[in-house]
Amino acid sequence: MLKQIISIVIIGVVILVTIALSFSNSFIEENVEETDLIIKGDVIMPTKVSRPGCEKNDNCYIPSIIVIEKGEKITWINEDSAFHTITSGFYETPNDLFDSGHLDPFESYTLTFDEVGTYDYFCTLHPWMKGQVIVE
Ligand SMILES: [Cu+2]
Repeated sequence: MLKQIISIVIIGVVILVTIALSFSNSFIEENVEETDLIIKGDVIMPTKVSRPGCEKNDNCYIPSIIVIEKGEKITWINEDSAFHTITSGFYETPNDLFDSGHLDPFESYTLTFDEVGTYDYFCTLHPWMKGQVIVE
């Protein structure tokens, strides 16, 4: 009788571990899918850009300069754990062409550019973050 109880307990534990493992596997797969989505973004805001330093290598937005054709769109994705914005112009002189508002972590912002030109932008929260869109 005791042997039977022990073997039932062991089988129960094995089943629970198997279930737990299959859940953790599906969790990892979800993370991979999330990463795929991020890679599809045209411009990312990487981690730790909420502190000065990224401007030294011009990688507060990656890429910091992006060239597209007229009528194409760009998607920015905030990969950082802090809020960021995509705001047209420069910190001292914003020009009100576009403004994403505060993007939460992993939130994205998409904009279509219908006119040829050079569009500078920055982050209202972190003045050292600067980027540029060139529409040809
Ligand atoms: Cu920012």
